[in-house]
Amino acid sequence: TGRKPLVAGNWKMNGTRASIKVVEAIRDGLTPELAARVDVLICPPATLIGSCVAATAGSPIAIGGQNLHARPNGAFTGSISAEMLADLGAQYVIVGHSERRAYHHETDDGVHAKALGARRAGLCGIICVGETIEEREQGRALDIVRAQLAIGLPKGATAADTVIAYEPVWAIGSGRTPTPRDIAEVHASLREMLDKLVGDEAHRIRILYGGSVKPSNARELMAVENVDGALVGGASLVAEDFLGICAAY
Ligand code: G2H
Repeated sequence: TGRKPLVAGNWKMNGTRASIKVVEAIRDGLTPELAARVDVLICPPATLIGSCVAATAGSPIAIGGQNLHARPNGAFTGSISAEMLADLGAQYVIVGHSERRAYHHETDDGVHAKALGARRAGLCGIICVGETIEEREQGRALDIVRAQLAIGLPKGATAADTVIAYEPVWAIGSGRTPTPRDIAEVHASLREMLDKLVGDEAHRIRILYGGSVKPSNARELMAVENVDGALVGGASLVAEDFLGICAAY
């Protein structure tokens, strides 16, 4: 496909300074051969970005944020801008994760503004889309994720500034995963939508799968057509498991 896969760890609200040893173990376990086949990214809590960047300096591992404020600066107490993440050495930022949508009322328009903010600061935005179980049961999964993509994606998005992650809400942290056929259907549909939105660039933009990815299912999930890597939550907190998922490539 010409798309280098990306395995991204999302630590969510987990980790203290002691967790730097997890990043060090991933760094030490990532062989040059594996790093040549797959891009590796870890998104720790913002408090740890600086030390994770320091711990991975000179290694192929990239560090990213889990969220950002759309504006570059200002009176937004408690918020962090893309510029601030970039200043720490972050290269990516997750945008519109379903937990942000569910617990912080993020909308597709908000996701769009944040994705623009990421691009402004030179970060690659990982735009998350995904349907709830009710939406899937109603047969609306494709409509939902296509609309989330159409609204969220900035005009002129490129593979350098954008990654898409499909995360069915019902598969997140639940141990349940869609079948490879279901995933293939959604990813093909997202690719087709990308083609409508950005033309040829659609074939260079990576589409990750996320939701209960672990070493035991990574090979099967990553082999699905149009799946260009994984967004990994729980299993990214254990170096051995995260490396096991990278080794699916
Ligand atoms: C989905 C995923 C990572 P988990 O949220 O973003 O988490 O792998 O724990 O299901």
